[in-house]
Amino acid sequence: MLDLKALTEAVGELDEEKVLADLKEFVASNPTEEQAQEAVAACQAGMAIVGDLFEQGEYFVGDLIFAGELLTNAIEVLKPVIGGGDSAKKVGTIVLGTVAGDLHDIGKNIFKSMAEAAGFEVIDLGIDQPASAFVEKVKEVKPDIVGMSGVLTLALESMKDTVDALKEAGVRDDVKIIIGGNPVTKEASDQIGSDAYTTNAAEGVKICQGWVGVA
Ligand code: B12
Repeated sequence: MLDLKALTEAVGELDEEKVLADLKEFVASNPTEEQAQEAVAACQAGMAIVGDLFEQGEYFVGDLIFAGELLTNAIEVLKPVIGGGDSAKKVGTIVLGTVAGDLHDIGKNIFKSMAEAAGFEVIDLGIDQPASAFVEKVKEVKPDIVGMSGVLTLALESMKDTVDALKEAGVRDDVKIIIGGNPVTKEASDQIGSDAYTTNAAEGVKICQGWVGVA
């Protein structure tokens, strides 16, 4: 049994050796998708501890970088078990990206892996993407869904700019828009003009499945 609390603490303490060893043992025990998603949530909670310690001046930018690498490696271990589904059958298309000014991509990548496992084709624009990049890709591929990720407070502004740009280009009503990342809230989502928001990738996938009628 994976000790979720100990996992959160180990991520917070940047104890990569313990995190990876525990997760490898966990994956070998043939966990359910739900258990794997709990492990992702525990890692996410550990990253919140890292963020708090950074804010308190106990961790520095180097620690944030290390934390980012640690979590990327952790998710790599979990990948085979985070999200089942029949990935051979395409259920819809998502244009996804981290919005302008924001370089954080771990949460975006987790959502991408889970959405792909659920059968979505995900076109990943990458990080620090201006509104124009979303608009161009939406015009080009006509996706069902646009997913925007961001963890900086300033990302909320960029998300709003992106929705406004989609409106100006006349394509806003052709897509559903979901936003994700630590600072998103219902209030922010209402202001931004998105259709849904979440701080949980698994929940995000469920919302998208509902939109394309496979939930
Ligand atoms: C790791 C990290 C970094 C790494 C990122 C590495 C990478 N490749 O992403 C690096 C070192 C690059 C970094 C840099 C900086 N960071 Co930083 N970072 C973090 C940290 C510790 C963890 C972020 C993370 O990966 N969380 C874990 C993931 C899994 O969570 P998540 O992103 O929320 O994603 C989940 C859901 O939200 C959802 N999701 C995410 N996106 C999407 C999208 C869709 C469509 C859907 C459906 C779902 C979804 O799915 C995920 C899984 O459930 C956070 C602390 C925190 N509390 O978040 C600070 C934090 C975000 N960083 C912060 C800061 C200040 C910085 C820097 C300015 C530091 C500096 N002085 O240089 C720079 C800014 C760079 C920039 N312009 O973006 C602040 C932001 C403050 C603010 N309010 O804006 C935070 C909050 C730390 C803090 N408490 O002070 N950082």
